[in-house]
Amino acid sequence: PFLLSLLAHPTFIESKCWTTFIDDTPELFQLLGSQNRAQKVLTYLGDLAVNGSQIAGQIGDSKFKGEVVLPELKDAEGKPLDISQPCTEGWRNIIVNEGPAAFAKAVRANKGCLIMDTTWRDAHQSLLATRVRTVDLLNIARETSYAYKNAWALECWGGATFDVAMRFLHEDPWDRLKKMRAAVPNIPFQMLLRGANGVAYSSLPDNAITQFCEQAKKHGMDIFRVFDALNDTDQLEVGVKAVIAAGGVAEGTVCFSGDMLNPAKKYNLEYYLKVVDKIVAMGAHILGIKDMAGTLKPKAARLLIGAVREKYPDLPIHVHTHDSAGTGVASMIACAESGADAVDAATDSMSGMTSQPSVGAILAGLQDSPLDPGLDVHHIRAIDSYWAQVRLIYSPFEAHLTGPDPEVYEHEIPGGQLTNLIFQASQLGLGQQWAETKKAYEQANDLLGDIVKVTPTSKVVGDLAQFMVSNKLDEQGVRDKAKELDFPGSVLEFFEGLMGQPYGGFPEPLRSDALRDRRKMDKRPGLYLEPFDFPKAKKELTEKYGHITDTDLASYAMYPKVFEEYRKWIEQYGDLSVLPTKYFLNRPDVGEEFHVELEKGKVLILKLLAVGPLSEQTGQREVFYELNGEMRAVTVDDRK
Ligand code: BTN
Ligand code: 3PY
Ligand code: ZN
Repeated sequence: PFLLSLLAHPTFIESKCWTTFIDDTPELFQLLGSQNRAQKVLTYLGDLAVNGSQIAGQIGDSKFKGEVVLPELKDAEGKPLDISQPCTEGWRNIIVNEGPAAFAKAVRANKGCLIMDTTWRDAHQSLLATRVRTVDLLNIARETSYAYKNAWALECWGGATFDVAMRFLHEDPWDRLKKMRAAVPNIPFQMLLRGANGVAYSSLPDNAITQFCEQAKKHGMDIFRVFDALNDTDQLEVGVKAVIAAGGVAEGTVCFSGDMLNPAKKYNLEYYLKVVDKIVAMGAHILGIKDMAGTLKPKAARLLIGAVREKYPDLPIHVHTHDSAGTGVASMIACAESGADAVDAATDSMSGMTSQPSVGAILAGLQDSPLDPGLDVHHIRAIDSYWAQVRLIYSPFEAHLTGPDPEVYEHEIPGGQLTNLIFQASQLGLGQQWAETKKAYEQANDLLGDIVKVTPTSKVVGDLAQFMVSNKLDEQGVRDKAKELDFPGSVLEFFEGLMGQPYGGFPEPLRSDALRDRRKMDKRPGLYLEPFDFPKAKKELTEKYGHITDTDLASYAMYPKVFEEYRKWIEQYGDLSVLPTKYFLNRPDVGEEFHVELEKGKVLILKLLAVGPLSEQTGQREVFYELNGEMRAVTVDDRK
């Protein structure tokens, strides 16, 4: 192909400047580059045609086969809105021009209760195993910049999206951030940061958290919701300080657990107010209240928000919940009425159950009141018509929940984890064991001392619960045999103190029985860790992969193995974030034509022609595609 394009080039034909022509004509190499990329796309598509989707697994094809129709936003007179450029109006202007403190002041002064839309992060984390790809966010980004221009923020990054992007979607999370930012310049972006764990599952050296926040801020992140899974404020402070140093808006967050209204429960109003005092003392700009399991009932919401509002009249309060029990809308309205400045919601068709409550329902609940969030309900619905279609493309990742689960008040499983556990149980054919797992989860939580449960401590409880079910152990059984049991790794890490210190201390004698001669830490783990050696990592990675950026280093510091696997995958298959999701997850029908735009103006027109027979000698098949009118064959290992 290189030679062909050389021969076809007008300069070459006119036989001018023979000697320098190849050096002076970089398009030839770009063309070669895109030929290479095309070959890599074909390698992926060939594999997909033979082996099916690795990420969707054996679950089956998407339910959605057609073309996604984009909504048209209309102005008040019903004329199409001009969206030829991204919207420029929004709360982000205050953050960019005046800084985090001015933003905090402005949102306190605002009469309405603002909405943060979680569709781009927590909603799909909680409903679709975090699998929504960058291309599906970008396709609706321009419209979203208009429809949500008065929103507090779009939650669009962090939490599990970072790891899943690299591990399963083979995408660079930083690339996602940069592209979203370019498409939506006006609405603040919010991310979820797991305190001293960054976006990983256990503590990292402090300098890795600082570097991560610097890079995130630099590439467009505005508001950082920082939490610690045990509400250990020493751990939390690492994240809050890193965000402040990076110039971001620090939303220091207290995780809500259990039932504040029940006097027998461990976490009461007094407890929460003490954590809030510490968060305020750290200098957080915003207070986050994170109800990850959805157990904050409306009455408790009034009590908690009311008390914080009274004690801290100038402190912006932002509340997060999950609708697992079905009370999300009622609770968020109670929060708004008790003085919260912002609450979280998801687009209607990606809301409810383990996700956030529906934005449409919350808007209806606050309509014609001084708390109206200021979003245009017609525009919000137009955006939702997009997501209603896109959700179907991701149907292989559905947990098939059919209704709310008020049992969440007992088991307290966080929204994101609930769907994951159901999904695992169903994949193992353990539908029956699901009820048992929920009960075991409750008992495991009691065994561990009734801890706050959210990533990563929710995994500790979940692992112990599954361990109890598979070993047919009840609570007493675990206590009795604790000196001999081979506990899951996460449980031992928790007992060692690697996730911080739980309120009220570790349960004894279980901790000592389980740990035996392992270490016990009584201070935050970061104090025991050597700083991350960025220059050394840069040198090593550059030798392996060529060019390495600061964001690559940030990914590597969080997930060394996942980052390297991602880079190897990219060497083999290229950057497939441009491939429409329908063709990323499903094999096309024979004869079906589809397009992939590698970059502006470089479109591949593809058609699957045939999948060849299995070669007994090699275990391979040839797959035939038509690429821009020419037949191309790729040889694929049949792994089935
Ligand atoms: C591996 O993970 O060991 C190999 C990666 C192979 C990935 C192929 S590419 C096409 C097909 N679709 C997927 O999602 N994965 C496989
Ligand atoms: C995460 O840490 O990913 C969460 O969403 C916690 O709720
Ligand atoms: Zn959440």
